[in-house]
Amino acid sequence: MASWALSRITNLQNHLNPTPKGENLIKISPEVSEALSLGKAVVALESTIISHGMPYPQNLETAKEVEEIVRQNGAVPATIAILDGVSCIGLSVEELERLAILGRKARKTARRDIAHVIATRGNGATTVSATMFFASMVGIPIFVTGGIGGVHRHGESTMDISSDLVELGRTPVAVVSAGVKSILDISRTLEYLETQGVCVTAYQTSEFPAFFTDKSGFKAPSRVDSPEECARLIDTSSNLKLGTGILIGVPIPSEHSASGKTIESAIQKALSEAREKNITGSAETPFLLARVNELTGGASLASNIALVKNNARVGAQIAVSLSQLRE
Ligand code: PSU
Ligand code: MN
Repeated sequence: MASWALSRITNLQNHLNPTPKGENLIKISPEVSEALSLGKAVVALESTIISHGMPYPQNLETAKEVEEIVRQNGAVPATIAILDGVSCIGLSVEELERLAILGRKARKTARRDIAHVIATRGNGATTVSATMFFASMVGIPIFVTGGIGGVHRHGESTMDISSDLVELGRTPVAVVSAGVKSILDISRTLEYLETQGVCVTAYQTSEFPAFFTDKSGFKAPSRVDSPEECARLIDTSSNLKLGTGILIGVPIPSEHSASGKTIESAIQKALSEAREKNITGSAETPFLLARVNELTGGASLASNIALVKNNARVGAQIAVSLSQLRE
């Protein structure tokens, strides 16, 4: 058996062992568990996008559709969340529904929050950083989301830099996203990722994408043009034991990037409102997303849904390529 497969299974068993008191900290769904043990393609999915990123019921519909797209493209979806203090890798439809209805009542759980949510038997929706942590723990090499966190505007003085960026520097998981929103400082985000040693690459384009628009004005440090190329990149990074993550920026499909300009002016307005209302820290991103959606009459939500689905398709294709490469 290949060494990566062996270490994956050992990893899995170590973490599935209960604590000395017999408590289970982690639960892997039967579908995900079987796929992992057979070396089949699995795609991790985050849950903050469900609880804090979109309103009900669009959040539930999108979560289900994204899982379906992953399946249609030949991979097994593993949505990750903490429910009643248990980290769940792969959610049932009932669990997805529970999380979608909980919405903001679920705790937005970044790496720093994981232990507290579990210790208090809470419900946590995992951000990119926490989802990467769990994906890596159980041996899922690919994770799909909409957008990642970054260096916030004025981050050079507030030091509000998403833990997603630090996680990318310390956890070997490839994250497929539509890049970084212009609610953030894209230039400093790319600088910070460089400092963290993260391989940033753009998919079928030379420019790093900016979530609602396909262009950010910043060139991506590298480019990949097919799922096979992405799979080779991930496999090489893993064989080298670099230990760092990879950020794959997939541009929003062109039919949706047109509304980018309208959305950009809404972002400017939402940003100044956040400053007036003194909304900062982990509350800032959810506030801005909801406000931009109101200001654009739902156009930003439609774009958000379209890009997440597109990322799910690309991510699943990469996962399938990677599992074929490792056969
Ligand atoms: N960007 C989005 N939608 C989201 C998020 C980011 O377009 O839902 C979520 C992700 O879970 C991401 C988190 O990991 O926000 C980053 O939050 P913060 O900026 O507080 O680190
Ligand atoms: Mn922050």
